[in-house]
Amino acid sequence: MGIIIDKNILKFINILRFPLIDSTNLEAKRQIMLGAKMPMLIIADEQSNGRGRLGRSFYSPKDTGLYMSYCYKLSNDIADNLCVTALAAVATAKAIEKLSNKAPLIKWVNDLYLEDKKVAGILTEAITDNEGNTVIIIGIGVNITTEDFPPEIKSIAASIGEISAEKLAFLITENLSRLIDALPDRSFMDYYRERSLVLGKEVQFTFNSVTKVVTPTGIDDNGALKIKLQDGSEQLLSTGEITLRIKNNP
Ligand code: BT5
Repeated sequence: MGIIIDKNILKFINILRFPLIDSTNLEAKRQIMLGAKMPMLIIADEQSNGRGRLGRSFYSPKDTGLYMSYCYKLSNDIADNLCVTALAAVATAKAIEKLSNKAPLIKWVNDLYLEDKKVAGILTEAITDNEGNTVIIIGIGVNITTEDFPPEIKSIAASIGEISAEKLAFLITENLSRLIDALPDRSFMDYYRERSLVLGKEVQFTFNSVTKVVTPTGIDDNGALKIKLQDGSEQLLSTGEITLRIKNNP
């Protein structure tokens, strides 16, 4: 397909591969506490305990998806979880687009969608290593050829179609590495906004078990979502403890 992977970037990355692991993010934490070299990329063919946000799970069957965690030591302080998650969504969407010619949309803040179904999710975490450094863990799960989803997600999940999981992992890693270097200028946020699935649409916003119908009107450079409530007032959402659901598509 003529995709060129920048080996110069990969050369400096500590790459660990597992046929089966509980969760690449959990393994990342274990490796970080053992003093593993950073930046580090962990890839698994299957996860027995793939994790989503807020204790949710990410279905990760064998050989039909990409399950990876990219970890790096924080070198600047402009990298809150929200912004890094937005950056990771851009890195992943661009890599998928390059390899499959399909253009995923981004559902704030961490999901990629194709034709109104979720094809990828991102879980960003931070941990302090034994030397006191903050290490960011970007966990990315992509459904590549998964077909038999469990009943509870059958209607909301889909796959992107046959592409190489390894190429996808390396392209995402290359994109991540470049975008993290350019993080302070926030140039990736334009792409993030252009690809937003929710801007201008009526969505349900759930917080602390209260659901309201709102319209997202913008996304600021830190990844926070501006929403307009039905009474016309506006609010900026930046906490991760939010579930956005496209109306009529739970
Ligand atoms: C996410 O959470 O979508 C973050 C997923 C991150 C997964 C990667 S895989 C590599 C790394 N290691 C890990 O252990 N995790 C990361 P959230 O936004 O909370 O969405 C979770 C929800 O998505 C679930 O409650 C389901 O409704 C749905 N879901 C679960 N598995 C899915 C799948 N394979 N495809 C689409 N939707 C799924």
